[in-house]
Amino acid sequence: MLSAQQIALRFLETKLQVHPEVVRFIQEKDEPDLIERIIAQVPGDTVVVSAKHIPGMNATREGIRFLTDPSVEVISGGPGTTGSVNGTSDYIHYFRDRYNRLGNMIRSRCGAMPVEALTRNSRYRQEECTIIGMVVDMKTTTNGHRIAEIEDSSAKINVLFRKDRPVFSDAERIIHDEVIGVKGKLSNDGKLFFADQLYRPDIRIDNSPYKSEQAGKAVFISDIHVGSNTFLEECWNRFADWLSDSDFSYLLIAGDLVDGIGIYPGQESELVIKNIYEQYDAFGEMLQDLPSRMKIIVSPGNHDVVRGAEPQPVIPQQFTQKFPSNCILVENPAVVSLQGVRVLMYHGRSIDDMIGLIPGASYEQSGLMMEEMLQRRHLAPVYGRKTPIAAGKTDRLIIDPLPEILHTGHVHIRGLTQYRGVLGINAGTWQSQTTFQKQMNVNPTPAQAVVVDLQTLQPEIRLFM
Ligand code: D5M
Ligand code: FE
Ligand code: ZN
Repeated sequence: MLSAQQIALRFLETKLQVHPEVVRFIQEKDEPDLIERIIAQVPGDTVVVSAKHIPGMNATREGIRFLTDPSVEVISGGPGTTGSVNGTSDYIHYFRDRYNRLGNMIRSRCGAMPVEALTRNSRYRQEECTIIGMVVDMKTTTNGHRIAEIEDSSAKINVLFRKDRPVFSDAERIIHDEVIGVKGKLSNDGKLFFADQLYRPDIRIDNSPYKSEQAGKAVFISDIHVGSNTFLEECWNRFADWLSDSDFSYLLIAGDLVDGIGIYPGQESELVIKNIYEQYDAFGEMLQDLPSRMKIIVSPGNHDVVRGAEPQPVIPQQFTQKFPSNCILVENPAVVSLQGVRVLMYHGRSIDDMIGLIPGASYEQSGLMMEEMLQRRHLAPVYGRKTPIAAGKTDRLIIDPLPEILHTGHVHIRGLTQYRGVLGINAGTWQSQTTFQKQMNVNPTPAQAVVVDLQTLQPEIRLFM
């Protein structure tokens, strides 16, 4: 395998700089003539070779194709699919499913061997090889190196990421329970694995998103918090008027529809509607006032009435009596297709966990948090912290199929990102700062909506303050 330096030098010889993402892609592919093929086809005025210069001829949309539907198709997360958790055996199935599916995504890009085979057989010592495991523990040594304990279905092993190696910056972002691949060498005593390269299930660099053939626009929002005295009714009415004058076909709402009851300490004094049924009735009436030609897709969040453990079921019927018939209820998370453009809706509670664990992460940059999810192909990698996960037989929080759009909420601060062909959207909230958020130092960006043209996948921000 060529080193990053060798790759950068070859590009420099032809007066080109190269993006680290492309360097990594070339290393992973390990095809002898790949650099020359890339160089041969970059346009003459290129300064930095980036993902968009990678040969597009094999560009594919990851995952299964499906028939383009003129309107909405719920691909996963339709009513009644969350299932219940029956016992501890489901946790074993859950983690096995997570390891197998994410491990297979990594394995499709690099050959790997079981940890047990590696440590048992002394002929592998000092020979370069790759292993894939789930992160059990993560430590920093007294010298500042990082050690990840990883486990596959055969055994556990400690993996050392030296702070003076290029792989270290990737390793700093390793978090519990994610599935990673590492290429490197086993120590002479067979007890420690020295890592040179880290693989995540990540999106293929040449992923090219599907775009709708017909015209159509979708509007993305979340965190309405109806019932709270900080819900911005006037701004919402402006938004509703604007929608009435529009030709948009879809409105997607990613959770926290109402403020709920007893969600945070002292909430009662901040509620203008103190009855949960009345909160949903008020929300339903707001939806009735929107154009009936729009399809409105609604998923729950942690303030909603359903169980907090993810996947969260759809809002039950007794709360949705006032919802109009153009409303489609889905779970959290859910994948819906809008004219063939796949949207993964996820409220985003796991962002609370990731912010605490990933160096440099903050609520102001939810776009980066969505990238972290996509790189790990998982909506809530860390198990057992703030994000409750209902461990079913399969891991519904794995990002598969890969969507064109990842739609999150929860943080109440707008964030947008474009990562390897996937558009990440967090539209913020319709609630001004609560006393609790003030204590938590959360500074919301309320009353905004993100509009996406389904033919171009370009986002546009609208303000209603
Ligand atoms: O979350 C609204 C915002 O408040 C979001 O940015 C997360 C933050 N938040 C919510 N709960 C907590 C706790 N327990 N600690 C720190 N930050 C938190 P919402 O789900 O609308 O209440
Ligand atoms: Fe919220
Ligand atoms: Zn929330």
